[in-house]
Amino acid sequence: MKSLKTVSRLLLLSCIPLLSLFGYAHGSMKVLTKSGLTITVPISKDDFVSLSFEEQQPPAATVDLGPETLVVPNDKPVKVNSKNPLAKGRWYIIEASGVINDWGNATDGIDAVWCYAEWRCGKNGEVWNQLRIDGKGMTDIAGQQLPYNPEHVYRVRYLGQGKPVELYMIDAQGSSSDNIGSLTVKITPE
Ligand SMILES: [Ca+2]
Repeated sequence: MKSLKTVSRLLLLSCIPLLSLFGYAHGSMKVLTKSGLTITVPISKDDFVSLSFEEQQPPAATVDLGPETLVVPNDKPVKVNSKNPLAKGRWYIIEASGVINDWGNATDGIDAVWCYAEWRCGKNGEVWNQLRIDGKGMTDIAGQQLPYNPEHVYRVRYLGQGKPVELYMIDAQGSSSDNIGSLTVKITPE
C-alpha cells in the first residue's frame, strides 16, 4: 500500500506545476486515503490536464524460504531438485542422513560420504561421496575430509547459486536395479 507520505508528496508534486501555471486556485480537490485521512489540495477540476500516479516498487527483499527436506532415492536413476531456489550469495547448511546399499546384499554399507561395508571397503572404509550436490561430493564442498560418523549424518556449508540445488546418488544413475534405500537431505538457511 502506498504510504500517506508518498501520496501527499505525489499530490503536491502533481499540483505545483499546475498552481504555477494558473497562479491561483479557485477550488479544491479532496483525497480520502485508506487510512481515513482526507487531504485537501487547493485546485479546481478545470485546471487539471492530467493526473497520474507513479507506483514505486519496494526494494527486493531477501525471501527466507525456510528449511526444506528432500528424499534422494538410491533405487531409481533420478535426480532431485530442491523446490526452493537457494538465494545467490546466501549460506545454507546441507545435512545428509541415512544409509543405502548398492549391491542388493544388505540394507546398508554406504552413507552420503563413506562406504563402510567392510567386505567391500575394508576396516577403515573409503570415501565414496555417493551423494552429489550440484555434481559435487560433500567432502569437495567442505574442502576437507569428513570423518566417518556411525550415526551417518553429515553437514556442509553451501553457498546459494540463485537456483535450486540438484541432488542425486552416483551409483543409482547407472546401476540402480540392485540398489536399496534413500538418503534424507535437509537444506536450512544459515
Ligand atoms: Ca548398483
